[in-house]
Amino acid sequence: MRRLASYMKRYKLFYVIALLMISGSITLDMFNPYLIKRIVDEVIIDGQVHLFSMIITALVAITISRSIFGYIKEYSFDLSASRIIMELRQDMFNHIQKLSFSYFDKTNTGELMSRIKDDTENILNALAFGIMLLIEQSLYFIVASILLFTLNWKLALLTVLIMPILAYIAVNLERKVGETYGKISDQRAALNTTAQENIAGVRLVKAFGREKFEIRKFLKQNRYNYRLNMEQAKVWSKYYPKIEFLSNVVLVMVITVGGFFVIGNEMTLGTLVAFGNYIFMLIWPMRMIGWITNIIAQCYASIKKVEKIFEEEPHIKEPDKPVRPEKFMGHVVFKDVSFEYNGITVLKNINIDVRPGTTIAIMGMTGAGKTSLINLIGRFYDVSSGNVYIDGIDVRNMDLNVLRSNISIVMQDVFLFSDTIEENIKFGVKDVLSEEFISASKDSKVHGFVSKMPYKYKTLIGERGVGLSGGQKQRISISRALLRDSKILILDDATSSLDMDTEYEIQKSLNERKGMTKFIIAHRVSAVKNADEIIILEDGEIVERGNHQQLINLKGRYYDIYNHQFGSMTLYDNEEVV
Ligand code: DCP
Ligand code: MG
Repeated sequence: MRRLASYMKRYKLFYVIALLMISGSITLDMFNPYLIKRIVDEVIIDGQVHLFSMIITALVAITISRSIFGYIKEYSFDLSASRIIMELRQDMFNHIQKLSFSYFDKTNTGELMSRIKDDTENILNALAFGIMLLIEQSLYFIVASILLFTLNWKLALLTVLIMPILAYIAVNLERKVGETYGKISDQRAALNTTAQENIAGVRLVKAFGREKFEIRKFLKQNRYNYRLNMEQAKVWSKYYPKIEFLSNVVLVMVITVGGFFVIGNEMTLGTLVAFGNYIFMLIWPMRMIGWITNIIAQCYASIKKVEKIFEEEPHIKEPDKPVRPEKFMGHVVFKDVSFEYNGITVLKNINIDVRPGTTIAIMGMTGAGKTSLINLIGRFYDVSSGNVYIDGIDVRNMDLNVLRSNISIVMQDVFLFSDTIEENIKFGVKDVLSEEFISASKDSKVHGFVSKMPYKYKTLIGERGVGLSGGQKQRISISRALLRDSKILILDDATSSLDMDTEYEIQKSLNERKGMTKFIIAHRVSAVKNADEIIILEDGEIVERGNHQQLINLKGRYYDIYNHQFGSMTLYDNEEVV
């Protein structure tokens, strides 16, 4: 709540203007029934015809000024609300960008999307109309009640006593509608998810012949959605006529009782007419009270959810005194490193020393901890114990930006944006020279296939663009990493979809990039055999290490893998293996 208030404070001026406009409109509105009273009592009954044009002019002037006030009021509320939401949404997005990997491990994307989209929308509704109506309708109620009591206290008392009943029904209606609305919006999310997953996974569905099953699943949800909508319609049809009825009862009662007062000369006819007009200023706030409280309650719930995201602290923090090394060499050392995710140990006693410009290859079965190990270098996670040093500085003491900008990584799951190939490769690198760009593309074997495309590097990929093969996507992401030309290059299973020849070509150009310290995670012997050191991970521990020849001589796990992959060709003559 305090956060929202601080945003609102910036737009104080708009709120002051809006409040003035509301007060102005209400004051003018209060004149209307009074002027009508004078028309009835003075012009019609007393026959003072000369007053007529004056009163009509006043009525017209009031109507015009009122619409101007109304316009300025709406504009101030809408403008300030839209700006506040824009700022809030941006701040939320910026904050989410700062959060660490571990936060995204436990939060699903759909949930974050709905925070950014739906919850901010709820807050917007409250800021744009909820609060405005609350202030406006409360003022109408108070001022109109006072006027009614001054006109005729007995009649006013009678009217005011019925109001709580009206409010009660309206609040009940809104509560019931709110309940079904909650169900409908959950159900709508489920319907969306089903449709979206089905469409995203349409190939899988077709391949497994699951179309009928999916259609039935969707039909079931669609029917449920229909039933909920009907439920809501029933709530309306049950409560709404009651509200209408009661509103009319108030009016009829006032006219009946008031009629007797007029006949008994206790009040003038004009006063009764004015009374009838003021009553609407009481009825409307009552009818709207449920709606307004609902909007404000929804806003409150959304603020709490949004607040939770803001309270989320990034686990990986910039050090208090960040060290910025003069020259980044890329000497990576792991000293007694252990690492756990939520209490489960994934890496144990890892000791490695990767000198600048050398290559270390990491092999191991799926789930052995390979990705976890390389994630510690750029501090996507922090070690549980031990240290990771780069050029002798613990990474936790290094300026985070310096650290990460000196690491190029090709992640295991390739992600390309719906943009051109060029933008996907340049990602985050400014002022690229065309030679650098072409050399990165050539080294990653992107240049060849892109040159054959009609729009070359300007070809759009993703939803609105061309489709790419798994290997092409991998090559683009390698190109992206090479273009950054960092001191440390990490390839996490980056060549798994490539044929041996292409993989070999890429390996060869990587070997020529001498200044880089390279981490290569791979499953194929051909991808690791030239590394200066190969480590084999098993359940988070290094179980074998050495260069290709040493490991072959060891006749351990590496030797088994080697035999497994090349057994049918040759056993020892590794020169033939590419
Ligand atoms: N793990 C986890 N939470 C994560 C990532 C992984 O609990 N966010 C667990 C799953 C595995 C272990 O950590 O049991 C090691 O996971 P890695 O991703 O490090 O495993 P690999 O990279 O070696 O496996 P793969 O070859 O499948 O990529
Ligand atoms: Mg992995």
